[in-house]
Amino acid sequence: MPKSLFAKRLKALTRQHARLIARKNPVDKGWTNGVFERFRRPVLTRDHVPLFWRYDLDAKANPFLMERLGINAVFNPGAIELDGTIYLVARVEGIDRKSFFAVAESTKPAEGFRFWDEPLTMPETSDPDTNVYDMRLVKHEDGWIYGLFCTERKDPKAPRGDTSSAVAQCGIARTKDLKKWERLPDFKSRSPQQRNVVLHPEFVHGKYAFYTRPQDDFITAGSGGGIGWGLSDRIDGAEVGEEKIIDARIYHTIKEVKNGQGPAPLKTAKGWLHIAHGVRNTAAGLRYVVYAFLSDLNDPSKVTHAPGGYLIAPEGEERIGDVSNVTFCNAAIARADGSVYIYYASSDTRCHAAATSLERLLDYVMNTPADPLRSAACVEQRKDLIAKNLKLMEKDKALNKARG
Ligand code: M1P
Repeated sequence: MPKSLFAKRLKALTRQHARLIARKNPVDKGWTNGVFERFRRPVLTRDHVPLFWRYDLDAKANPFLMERLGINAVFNPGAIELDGTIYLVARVEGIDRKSFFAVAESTKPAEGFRFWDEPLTMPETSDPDTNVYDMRLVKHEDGWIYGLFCTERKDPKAPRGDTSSAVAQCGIARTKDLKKWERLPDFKSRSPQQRNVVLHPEFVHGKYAFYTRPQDDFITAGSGGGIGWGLSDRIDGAEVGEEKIIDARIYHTIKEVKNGQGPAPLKTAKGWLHIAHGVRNTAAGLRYVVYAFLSDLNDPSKVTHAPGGYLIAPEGEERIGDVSNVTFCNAAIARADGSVYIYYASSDTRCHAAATSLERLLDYVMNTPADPLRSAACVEQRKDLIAKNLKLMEKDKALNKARG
């Protein structure tokens, strides 16, 4: 390839990348349910990854300017706000299927995210991770920022020829600046596998408190009953005994097959606000949605309000990706002005933001009716709402127009 073509291609790629980072991301006016706003575009995608992570920019060594280390997807970010800047620690997946963590930052919650010059260097334990993903970032009252994530390794007990069986456990690392990380021993529990383990931001009875997700094997929760809860005396060698199930999986609901705590819960005057994901099975495969609930301020393991159904489900292009029909959330930021940004990923492919406020989320969790669990009871629930509204509409002509 002539040198001039290399230069031309590099210029075009650079311009395209710069345009992507600089593009605006207005609220999607076509979406309104009163609970949250969606944005027109994803906030972070594989195309946001710097060119110099993917291409060899040496014209002699790479005359066709080919991607040498392609990126497959950028999804399931953890998030934290430090001094007014929002940092997303994304799960970046190379085309070789290995995930790693990388920080992208912006001062605007839904646009302008730019990756740092290098991905994170996450130290390993004596048992190297094959794959790491889905970091939950939490500023703990002990003064550290913790990152809890899934560490996946080949199952050492897998029979010969079985190249798929894996063991998922929770890795723990801590940092003060998101740059230098100290890896601590992996989290221990009685469950053979763990995913979606999250550290509560405060001590509970003087101990570190964990949301867990006990599971029998790599994919299925099996006898693991839902989102669990356990306390540990220490974080450097964290270990919980019995895991109390605080948010159970339930037949014929959005969390029938699996569920898992999302980010660390947000502290509010009315209780701890939780965002989680629920999974059900369909003829087209698993469907992942995001839901919310509230737990007691003094006892975070006691759920006080659980609205029925989902908060966020895949819409439009969100439905399609490497693992379609998935919305997954492990990040939410409550800002000083009361606004809340929920970062979620769609179909294991790209990252989005949803905007709301603590006030709206509290109204949502406290006043949205619970799932009555049976069709007939759901009809009664809806008829109650209709009867109330018809009465109001009779009185108010303006409201009556809503009838269409
Ligand atoms: O593919 C959907 C999600 O599957 C897993 O979540 P869970 O453990 O609840 O099934 C994770 O691998 C997650 O990263 C992924 O988005």
